[in-house]
Amino acid sequence: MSKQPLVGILMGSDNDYEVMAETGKALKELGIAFEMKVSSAHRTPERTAAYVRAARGNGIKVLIAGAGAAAHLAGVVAAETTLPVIAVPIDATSLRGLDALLAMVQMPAGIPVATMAIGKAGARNAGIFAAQILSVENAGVAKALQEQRFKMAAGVEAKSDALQE
Ligand code: RP5
Repeated sequence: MSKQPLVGILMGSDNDYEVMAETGKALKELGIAFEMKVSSAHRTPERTAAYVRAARGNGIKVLIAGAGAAAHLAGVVAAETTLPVIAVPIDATSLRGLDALLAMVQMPAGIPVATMAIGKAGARNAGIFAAQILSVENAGVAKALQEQRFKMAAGVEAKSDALQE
């Protein structure tokens, strides 16, 4: 794994970590270096903007934003960069993350964020989707993704075979 982080993961609160750790795990499995920061769009707006503005120059190629109650984080991140931004809605409110999902997926035309499913599945897919973006230019990542697909298929077949025993 190269040491240069290619993916920047932001989350609005350390309380989002349990979910966003799944993104980190997915990237690690695929051998992709990343960095992870807690940075809030409303509690630390300057820190968030400064990180995102510097990201491309620092070698980051994809940004991932996870947030619950403050789902505007993904839109704020996207506003500050033309790098691809992936959003992970987190179940952090009495609306169980549906509020975050709708806020993230309904970005007005012009500033897109690629919105994943609510919670851990979305967080894992954010890592895999970031890898897929990187795989366009990076043959090593493309190979790692292909191997992961083979393993997934083999796992399904093994489970199916086990049912017959
Ligand atoms: C957002 O509000 C965070 O993204 C988190 O999901 C939610 C709650 O944050 P805390 O008040 O628990 O720090 O800012």
